[in-house]
Amino acid sequence: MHGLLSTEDLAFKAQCQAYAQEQLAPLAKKLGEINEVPAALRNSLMHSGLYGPLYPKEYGGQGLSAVRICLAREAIAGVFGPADTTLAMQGLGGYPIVLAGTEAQKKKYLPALAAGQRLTTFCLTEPEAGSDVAAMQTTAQPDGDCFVINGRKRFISNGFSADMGVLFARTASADNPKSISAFIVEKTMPGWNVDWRIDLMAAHDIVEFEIHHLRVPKANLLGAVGGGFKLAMQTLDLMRMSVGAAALGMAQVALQESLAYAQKRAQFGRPIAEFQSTAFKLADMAVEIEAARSLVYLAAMKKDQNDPSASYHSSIAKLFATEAAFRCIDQAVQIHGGVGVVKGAVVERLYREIRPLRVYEGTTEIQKVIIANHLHKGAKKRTS
Ligand code: COS
Repeated sequence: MHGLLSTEDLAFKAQCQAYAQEQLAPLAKKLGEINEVPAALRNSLMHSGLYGPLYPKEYGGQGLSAVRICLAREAIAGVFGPADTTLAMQGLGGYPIVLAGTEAQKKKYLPALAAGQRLTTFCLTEPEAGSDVAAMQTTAQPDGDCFVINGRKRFISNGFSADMGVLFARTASADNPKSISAFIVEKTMPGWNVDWRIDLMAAHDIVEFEIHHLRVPKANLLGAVGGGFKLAMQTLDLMRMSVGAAALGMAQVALQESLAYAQKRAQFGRPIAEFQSTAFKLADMAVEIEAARSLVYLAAMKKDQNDPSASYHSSIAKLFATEAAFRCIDQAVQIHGGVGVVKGAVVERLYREIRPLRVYEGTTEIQKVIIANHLHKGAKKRTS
């Protein structure tokens, strides 16, 4: 329980935790480590109601709420990583439409995404444009009633299973050479060829693909020409704090596993939990988790209140929670000793699953850039 949450949000959290334990845990056991979204997972998420907080009520959601997105990810990420990835991508690939879609685009796409009938993704990263989004080389050229897109996208999560996505491409013109625009693309459009599934250290639906003369109707331009960079940043502002929430959920599972193990595992004639070296590790994990939880919930509340510092708090939450969770899970493996490094142990899986969170949706170092820029701008304002 956490003093920052309302009674309704606490009830939602309990509902997510019950879903994770009762539905997702057995599904995770059955499906194992998977790098796609099989029908059983797709159907389970579809009926879970977890997509609801990603979308406004008028488009079939429960009302967009950063707090609830975080609570859902916190509850499920430690239990079944692929479920969390799918939920996160429904946010990354749906929120740009919420933010910048025309009424027709919202009506066409959002209800199906909110219901989980369609899965989406977020096509931003490229071989030469990871941290430096503005360096993207994929181009979109106007041609009659279409844009013709050519290029390559890399590290696209949910890219194998998604039916559609929001894709960012360069739309340079003489008056705006840096212009980047966003497009709603569908797998059925010829030219989107998923040709390479990337094998990560922890199983994940993630691909690289070539875009070859993909003709996207002008009606699928999302927002204004040249508005793509800011749209991508605003989307990441919302979703980064939820990466922190997912990390928090993983750390919480690592603590529970470690506590249970330390209480039953005896060495030198007593449970290892009674040794100060173990007890202090558990205490350190609890402190890191509570601090991460407070930062994640604070960032989400700032976002829901449209506070202008929400982006800053989102980066702080993502940075701290993912780094803290990594430290916690490392300690969890240490507490488990040999058992912790055996393939299939919960903490062994978490050790592999947590690592990418310090990288994706902006590395720890990129979060520091954003935090430092915010401080710098604030200082400039105070002195001007
Ligand atoms: N919201 C709205 N606008 C934003 C913004 C935000 N969060 N962040 C930046 N902008 C605007 C800036 O205000 C600026 O606008 P003007 O041109 O009107 O002044 C414009 O966008 C460019 O901003 P900036 O100069 O800061 O851009 P940079 O190219 O220096 O890049 C970083 C900024 C590094 C923060 C950005 O590229 C980034 O987030 N990189 C990490 C990408 C990432 O997370 N990749 C993972 C992909 S998903 S797995």
